[in-house]
Amino acid sequence: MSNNTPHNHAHEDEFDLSIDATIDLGLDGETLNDSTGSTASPLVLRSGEEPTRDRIVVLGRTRAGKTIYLSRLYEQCWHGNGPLHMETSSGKTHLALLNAVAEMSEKRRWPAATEESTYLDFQITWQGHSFTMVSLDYPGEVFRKAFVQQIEDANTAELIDHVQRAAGIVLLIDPKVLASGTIGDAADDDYGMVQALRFIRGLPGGETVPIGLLLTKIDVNADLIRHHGGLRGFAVKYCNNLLRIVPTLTLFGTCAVRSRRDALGKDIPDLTKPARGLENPIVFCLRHIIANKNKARQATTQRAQQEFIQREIKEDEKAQTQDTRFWLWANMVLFAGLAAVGVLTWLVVRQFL
Ligand SMILES: Nc1nc2c(ncn2[C@@H]2O[C@H](COP(=O)(O)OP(=O)(O)OP(=O)(O)O)[C@@H](O)[C@H]2O)c(=O)[nH]1
Ligand SMILES: [Mg+2]
Repeated sequence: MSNNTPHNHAHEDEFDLSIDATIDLGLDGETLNDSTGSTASPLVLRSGEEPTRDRIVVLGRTRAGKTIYLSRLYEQCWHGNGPLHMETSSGKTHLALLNAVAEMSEKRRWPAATEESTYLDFQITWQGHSFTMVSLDYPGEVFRKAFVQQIEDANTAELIDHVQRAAGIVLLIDPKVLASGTIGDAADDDYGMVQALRFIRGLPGGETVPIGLLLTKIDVNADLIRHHGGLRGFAVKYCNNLLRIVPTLTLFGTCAVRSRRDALGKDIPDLTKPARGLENPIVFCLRHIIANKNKARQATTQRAQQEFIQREIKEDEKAQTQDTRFWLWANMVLFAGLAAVGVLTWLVVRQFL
């Protein structure tokens, strides 16, 4: 994109950043353990057992774009005919999500900052698989409190509990905050996200949870990302600490709602143009969740088979021992019988001698 594009906005088809790119820095497991082991997560594990993983969790600091991403994703998947379909089980949630999009489209108003945490639960259908996705639209401040300041209160406990149950994670980051935000703002996406990832990876079974990094607002950040060589180049420069925790981090870019300047120079939502890259991170999580489930099922079947074989071997051994004992006793009885007959015969014969 040329540098003289007004207000740094990308033209509709100029950015092709929704393509995911897996990053592998070539760090082996040991290096990773070394780098993560020395600084144990201050977040306390709520239990030592593997948690029930039933949700995809969307994590992001304040103004990362969580509300807009979730509502536009839902609107597209509800109305669209694409491979991913979403339906909420609550009419109230359905209306809230569609109203948020309608307000942007009709009133050209961005949604207000989220004030309190709201659970959004969806039934997702994809390639014949059904999956329940529970997401939490929470005020970004709660993220900072939980993972940067590590304050324990009802809100942070709820967020941490939510994260513990994640079967897949989508981290939302506004690239501009990392590249040119204040130290405090960038700390949410850098230090805060590192703590969140370390916490997730440290949970029992947490090493297999798929984690996607979604760079948001690509319509206004396309130049910045291109300047650093695309999604991969940007992540290597600004997300190296996240990559240390998750060396194979899959990257995505999205533009949920484009913005444009109105006559007064104010940024307003523009829904006349299509969204980009909304579904990719969800499909990525679903693919891994299904693969993880299949692996777990295979492991269970294998374990059951091994247990069955072990049981059979034990029963065989038991039956063999019983057989051996029987023949031992039978032989002893036979010998005793023969001996008794011999003695009797000898006694009888001796009478006649
Ligand atoms: N250009 C552009 N701007 C966006 C996009 N998504 C979000 N924004 C801008 O980012 C702001 C914050 O988006 P939200 O979705 O409300 O962010 P949030 O993460 O829910 O923020 P909190 O509720 O405060 O935690 C919006 O008011 C928009 O100005 C996008 O796809 N493109
Ligand atoms: Mg919000």
